This record gives sequence, structure tokens and C-alpha cells, in this order.
Amino acid sequence: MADSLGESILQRVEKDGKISTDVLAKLLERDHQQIVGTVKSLQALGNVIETKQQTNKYWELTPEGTQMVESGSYEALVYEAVPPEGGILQAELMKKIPNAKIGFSKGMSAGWLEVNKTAEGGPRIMRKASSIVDKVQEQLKKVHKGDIESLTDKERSELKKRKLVQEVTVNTFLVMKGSEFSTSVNKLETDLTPEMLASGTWKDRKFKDYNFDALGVMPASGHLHPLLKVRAQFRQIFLEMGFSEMPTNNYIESSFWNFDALFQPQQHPARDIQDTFFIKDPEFAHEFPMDYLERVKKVHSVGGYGSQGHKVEWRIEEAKKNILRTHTTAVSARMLYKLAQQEKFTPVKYFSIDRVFRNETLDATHLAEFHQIEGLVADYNLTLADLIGILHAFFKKLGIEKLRFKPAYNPYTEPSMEVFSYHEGLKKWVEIGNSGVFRPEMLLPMGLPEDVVVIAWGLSLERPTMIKYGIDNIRELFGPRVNLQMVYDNPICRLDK
Ligand code: FB9
Repeated sequence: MADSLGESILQRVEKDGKISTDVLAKLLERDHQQIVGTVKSLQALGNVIETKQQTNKYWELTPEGTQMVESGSYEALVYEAVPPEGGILQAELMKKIPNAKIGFSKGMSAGWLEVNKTAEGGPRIMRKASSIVDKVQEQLKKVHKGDIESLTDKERSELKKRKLVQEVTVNTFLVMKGSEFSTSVNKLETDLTPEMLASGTWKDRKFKDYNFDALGVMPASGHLHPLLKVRAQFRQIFLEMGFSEMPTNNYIESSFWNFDALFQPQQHPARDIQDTFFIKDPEFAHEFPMDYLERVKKVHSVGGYGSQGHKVEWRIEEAKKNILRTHTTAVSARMLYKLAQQEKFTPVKYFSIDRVFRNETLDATHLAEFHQIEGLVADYNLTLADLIGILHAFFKKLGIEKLRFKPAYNPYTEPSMEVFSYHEGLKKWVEIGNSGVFRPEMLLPMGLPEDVVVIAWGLSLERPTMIKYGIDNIRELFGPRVNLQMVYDNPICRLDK
């Protein structure tokens, strides 16, 4: 059976032949949307009813208009607030009641009030009319009753101008009898239950047709942030290329591993507070492989392994300072040192994708942190050609085949190259990464064999993600102002498409 509201609607249609949903809403004292929903349900029962969409316009009170129906127009309230004898100072009246300013203006226009400008203490408002008729309230009461037709166009225009009434457009439906109309209809069954089968009641039931176009219910689930989707794609690319992921779960790092182990001089500007976040507590790291540290100290200060070094004093106090790592190359240094401790060197391919922190000037594409992607290959007698070759192989998996390399400088790689790709959309070459061959002053103090060469490269995770998802401002991608709906809605990530 149709539910009780459905039956009430059917009985109305039976009685009137046809009736619109807004009239039904008033007659049955229900919300219009509820009536429309029930009409849709009746339509699903078959040809019980027919409907025709229609657009109705009607006038309704605004909240301000509704309030005036209750308590009167502002001008009437101001008039009532003016004592019949002696009036009231204008300044006092303005403070006495809400909306006094507009009420006073309308009251003056209506000839209800007058101002004594020479009164002692300032302008004094007096009653000019001995009594008033609050026509605005009377007009609003007519609108409230649905009788706006009784207002003149001028009256309605004035109320609309004062934003006391507004015209509302509502999509309604004219409900009419269908070819199988009945005031009592069996609701279509949606489930064939074991009880129906056992009792045989299924024989006299009507079942709703399968809707094969219905979409499945979106399962409640979590959503991966676009950065994590792109990170998974890059991780897959590295794994396909035979790389192993480095352990990057330490955002705090000593200056030793982040800078000194990479032969980055202690006077390098990147090690200043303007570029690096120093940790207040614990301020210093204390555990280092001391024999290795001594070799690092020596290669920085007086050189070695054919290098003249930086020829400046090297201080352990500087190396012990804890920082937020500025690059994942600090992890690469730790892994290469560990590799060098093996009895026999074995070639490796490592990668990392994780957060790094730099005390940089913030702008639309730069935050004080970003995710660095880094790859490295350690093997005998590698050359720059191997680096160029692996960069081509890596970026080809991203769908990028036109690369150019520009000589660059990094404190810990020599030679170094910036990597550029031709952006078809922008019609220009854009920087897509940095690369180089780790210096002997970095590798040999670790204890790696002299003929072992390590090539490496890096890029950011945010830049490709912003390009992939068409995000212009990095704050829309990362940080407290991210719109979670963007996380829910953004599509899967395919970097090679
Ligand atoms: O990611 C960068 N650009 C980029 C990458 C990809 C991309 O689109 C995808 C393929 C589809 C588009 C752009 N860059 C490096 C270049 C610039 O964006 C640059 O302005 C910003 N750089 C960051 C650092 O800036 C503070 C990007 C980040 C970066 C730079 C260098 C390294 C890592 C990340 C490195 C390294 C390195 C070098 C030698 C040995 C080991 C590591």
C-alpha cells in the first residue's frame, strides 16, 4: 500500500481530478519537498498518476517583513517611542530602539513626526500626527495571508524595495490521474523475502522492476591525498627500475649527516638560520662514528684523497647542531656510509620520497617544506653518461622524453646538472630536477672503494602534483587550508598519461 501521505494525495487527486504540489503542501500542511518526494514514489508504482512540471512564482515575506507583521513597522515603533508630550531628543531616540534611523526617516516622510531643531540639548523629535495607521504592517499581513493581489503595484514595489517581501520561484508539479489510477495502490515490493516464498504471498505482490542503470552506493572510505597518490606512482616507477626505498623516518637530523658528510662547508650560506631550521631541544646530536667523523673533519679542513679541502677550520660543535633536514640527501649519506661498512662492496640503487624543510621565502609555489624525490645508483666506474641515461629512463616513465641538461653547482656533486623538459603547454623548457655525481670528498671518507661512483638526482613531489591536478597555489594542495572535498574528489593519478 502507498503510505498515508501517498493515500491522502491520491484521495485529493480523486476529488479534484488534478492538483498542484504547492496546493497539496498547504492543504495537507506538509513541506513542499515532502509532497514532491511522495509524488515521485507514487509515480514509481506504475501509471497510477501523471505529473506535469510547472514553474510558480509567488511572493513571501522576508524575515524582516515577518518581524514587522508581529511587532509593527520601524516607523510605527519610532512613533510609539516618541512621548506625546514634549517629545524626545533625537540622539536618545536613536539609541532607544533598533532600526530607529530608518523608522525616523519613514516616520518623517509619512508626516507622523517633526523635529524641533532649536530645542535645548539638541534636536528634539515631536509627534506631528495625533494618531497613525501602520499601513506597512497591514500590507505585510495581507502578503502573509497570500493576498498580495490586494496591494497596489506601488505598495508591492515599496515593500520589495525595503526588502520586506521577495518573489520566489518554485518548481511545482501538477498531479493528475494516470491510466491505472486508484486511491489504494499496492506499493511495489523491492525484495523477494524467504517469508514470501515460504507463505506463497509473493504470488499476489507486484515487484519493482530492476533498475540496471542505478549507480552503486559509494562505499564510505578514506581518501588518499593527491600528494600521496603521486608519491605512490613515483614509488612504483622506482621499484620497477629495481630501486630500494631508503628509511626516511627522521625529520630531525644532525648537521653532520645533512651537511658535513656531504662535504658541504660549515660556512656555506645554506647552513645559516635564514635557510635552515635549527632545533632548540635537543640542540645537539652526540652519537657519531668517530673514526669517520675524524676523516670528514680532515677532508674539510686540510683536504685529502687528492682534494685540497675547504682549507678552513672545521668545528664539531657546528656538526653536532640538530636541524630539520633540508634534503633527503642526508639519508643518502647515511645509507652510503652503511654500504661502505660492508666487507665487500655491492652495487645498489636507492630512492627516497619524503618531507624536507627549508627556511625559505614563502610564495604561491613554495612552502617552508616540500617532499623531495631522490634516486641514486652506486656502482663501479659509473660516468655522467650513465646519469644522463638513467634520467632519460626515469622521466620517460613519466611520459617525458625531451630532456636537456644544464651545467649547475651543488656543494656535494661534481659535475652537477639541472634537468629541463620541454613543456608543450607553456611552449618552453622548464626545470624538472637537479642531478650530479657525488664528490670523492664525500664518498672516500666513508670508506667506499676508489672506483665506486655514485650518481644521483632529485626533484620535488609538489611540482608534478600541482601540474597533474591543475593546482596553482601550493596552499590548496598542502597545509591547513586544504579543501578536503578536493581530496575526496580528485581522480586517481596516472603519471604516464
Ligand atoms: O621538481 C622540480 N621541478 C619539477 C619536477 C617535475 C615536474 O613535472 C613532472 C614530471 C611531470 C615539474 C617540475 N624542481 C626541483 C625544479 C624546480 O621546480 C625548482 O624551482 C624547485 N626545486 C626544489 C628545491 O627548491 C627549493 C625542485 C626541488 C628540488 C631541487 C633539487 C633537488 C630536489 C628537489 C635535488 C637534488 C639532488 C641533486 C644531486 C644529487 C642528489 C639530489
